[in-house]
Amino acid sequence: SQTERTLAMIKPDAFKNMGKIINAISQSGFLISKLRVAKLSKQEAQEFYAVHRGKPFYDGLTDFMSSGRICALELVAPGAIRKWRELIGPTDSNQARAEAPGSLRAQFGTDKTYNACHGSDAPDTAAEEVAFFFGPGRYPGKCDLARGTTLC
Ligand code: YYY
Ligand code: MG
Repeated sequence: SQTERTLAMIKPDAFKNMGKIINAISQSGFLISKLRVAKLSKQEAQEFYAVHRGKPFYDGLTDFMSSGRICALELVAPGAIRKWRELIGPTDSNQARAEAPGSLRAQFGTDKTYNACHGSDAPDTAAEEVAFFFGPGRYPGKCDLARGTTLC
């Protein structure tokens, strides 16, 4: 398949396992082309997950996603979008433990909200989500505007 880029995120519940997750990413043959650590505001988490606005889990999800540091990565590989979603496993970490025990959500997540990792689901959302973190002038998180760096 074609060389592709996707947006991966290590969520707040798995930030403490960032080293192990980055090791798994590297060992699976992805190139990590961009990486940044940030702490999303509630508003930024709402923007990132805007497609889920109105769903019953939206408020809890965006509370969780703004509760601590995250790591955003742009991953490059042949078929990167699908390949990364396969590595993270099903949305619900309990289902992941039953169906994909080696997956990152099985290893590092708890349930269907606290599920360790995010992955883009299609080329258009991958492009949008990469731009959310790495697009020109985009510095989500607590940003030191004078220096253009994120304080974490
Ligand atoms: O793409 P993916 O993250 O696997 O699942 P989505 O259905 O897009 O949901 C996004 C995000 O929302 C999920 O990672 C956790 C949260 N969520 C939830 O808290 N409760 C649900 N019933 C479904 C999803
Ligand atoms: Mg999704």
